[in-house]
Amino acid sequence: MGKIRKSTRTRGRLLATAAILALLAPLGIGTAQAGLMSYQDGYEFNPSAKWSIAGSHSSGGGFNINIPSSARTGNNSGWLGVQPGGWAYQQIEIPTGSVSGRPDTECAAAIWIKPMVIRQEVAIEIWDRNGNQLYRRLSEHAGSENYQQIYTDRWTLGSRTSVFVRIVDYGTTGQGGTIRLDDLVFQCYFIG
Ligand SMILES: [Ca+2]
Repeated sequence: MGKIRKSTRTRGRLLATAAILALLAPLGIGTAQAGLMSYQDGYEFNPSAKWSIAGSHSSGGGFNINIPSSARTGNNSGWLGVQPGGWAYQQIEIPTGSVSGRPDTECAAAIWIKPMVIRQEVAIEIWDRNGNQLYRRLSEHAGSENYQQIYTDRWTLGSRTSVFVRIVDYGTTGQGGTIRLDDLVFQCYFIG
């Protein structure tokens, strides 16, 4: 289930939450006072209403529901399957109105992926509602590996009241492939 938490706390309190730990380093939190908005989604509650899927060359994706062995945590996870020469993505829209409009608000996102069988090229991207790409990182991942986290550097939110986190699987050139997805974490941070 998507959850939004917004708070103003000391750094010590922030460190107490394991999910936040995942992004503290890229966010570079180092001040005594900070504001934080955190959103998480692990595909556990109605994922088809939150995640949209697209692809080319008959590529696409879906959800593994009530299959704990496929999930990183819980019972559910997502997946992307790419045909040779194609690509597929899942994306989710994150509401950011509670922290937008501040000049110093920066955000970062992370998700866990599991490449199946063969090497996969995977991108994590941030888009706004006007079709502007705010961030992109492309990385290669060996096949048949365990879940591993991919994440963005921090980027400036500006006045945007929502953004999209998009995970794109390109498969392996000429072969396609499949990844699983679970445990999105999204955070925005500002100096209080
Ligand atoms: Ca899950």
